[in-house]
Amino acid sequence: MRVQVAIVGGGPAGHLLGQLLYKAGIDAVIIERQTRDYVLGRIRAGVLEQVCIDLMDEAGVGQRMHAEGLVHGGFDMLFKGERHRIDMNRLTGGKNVMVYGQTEVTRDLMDARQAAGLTTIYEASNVTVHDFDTDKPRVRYEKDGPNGKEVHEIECDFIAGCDGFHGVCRASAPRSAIREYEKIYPFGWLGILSDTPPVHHELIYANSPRGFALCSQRSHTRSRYYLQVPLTDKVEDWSDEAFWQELRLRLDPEARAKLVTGPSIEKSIAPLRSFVTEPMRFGRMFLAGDAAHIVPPTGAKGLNLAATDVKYLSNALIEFYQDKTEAGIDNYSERCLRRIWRAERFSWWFTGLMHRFPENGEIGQKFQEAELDYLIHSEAGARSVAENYVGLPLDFGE
Ligand code: FAS
Ligand code: PHB
Repeated sequence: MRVQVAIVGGGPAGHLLGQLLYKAGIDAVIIERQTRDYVLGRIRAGVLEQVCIDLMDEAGVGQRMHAEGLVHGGFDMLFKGERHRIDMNRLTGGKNVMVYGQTEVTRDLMDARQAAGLTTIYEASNVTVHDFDTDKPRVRYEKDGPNGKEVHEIECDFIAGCDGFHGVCRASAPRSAIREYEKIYPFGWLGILSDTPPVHHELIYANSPRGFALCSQRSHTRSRYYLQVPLTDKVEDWSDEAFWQELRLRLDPEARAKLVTGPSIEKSIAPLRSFVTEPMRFGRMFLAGDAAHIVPPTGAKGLNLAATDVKYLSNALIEFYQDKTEAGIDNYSERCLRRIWRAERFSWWFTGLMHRFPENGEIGQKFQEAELDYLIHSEAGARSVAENYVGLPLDFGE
């Protein structure tokens, strides 16, 4: 097979890139190691920034998002048993976020790709990338065929590494050419999805001496909750009832009284880390999304950063083919990393503010409460939180 762009990884980054390239008449194939249902079964992000919303519209897949997504103009910060609203819409001059799950984003993109008759190779195994330091890169993979495992090779002009944190593309970059920055947090997020009405019409981020909690949602009838748990916890240690009981203990009286509990339809523990790869380009191979960076989900940036990478990469590839210029390709990495580090900084800061760090002692909790008290009483402080949460403008600092 020969294509212009081989996209490794069929998550949101890979499928968004595939759709934007298709709209520009650029031939791309997606190679995904799991099944479609497995990819859709991973419950992850829930909040879209305007940049991501605009890209879904640009990709021609925004209809259901606008019909079913929930526009949020603010969120609550809960500490010392009281909730305080951050009015993002007022503080940012009219900006909002949209609550629309990553699963639905990916489903919309997959459906559009299928409807256009475009090729996604699912259940590809032993995917390897080759010769991306030349102008004839290749991707190899194996797939079960009528006569057992068959080896396939794809010739292409470019490889897009959209294969997530555990993918093969970053791992294939020459060690001498790559710098990796990492911080691992001493706790995880235990997440539960339930078909119960959300406890509040907007999100609640809770700082409690027992640990962080987040009340999020997917619709008016489906809720998503998270609890900070020790890294040693296993999901099987947590019954639904134990989850709901602990969540109640971390909420304010009003939310506790309003909480509607029910059986979990998904329950998992996600580790938290800050991670950045520099650079994000290796000859004719580009990294985008979680393949290049990870943020702690506190700032709801993971999926949104993947979308911005894809915006820069699709523009660069379109310029290459249509305008015969390599300018976009040459500055892809620098453009992405400027935005990535700003989001990494906000996510790290917000995680430090909202989670319990026993090693910081009682005084650590007091410092956090004092900072939260300052933020909710300071127009400048609240605006700083709001402008980072809705997503800094693409031309910020330029
Ligand atoms: P993804 O990891 O989504 O997709 C990569 C794809 O590549 C996967 O489908 C994988 O199967 C495939 N792949 C991997 N190796 C391959 C190979 N060798 N060959 C072919 N395919 C391969 N973000 C938030 O904003 N809020 C959250 O609450 C949140 N929760 C998260 C929980 C978990 C457990 C994880 C891991 C991430 C979470 N994130 C969250 C971040 C998440 O939403 C990512 O930012 C988002 O999935 C990024 O999308 P992709 O870059 O496409 O990577
Ligand atoms: C979610 O709904 O999954 C979600 C929302 C906000 C976050 C993290 C996760 O900061």
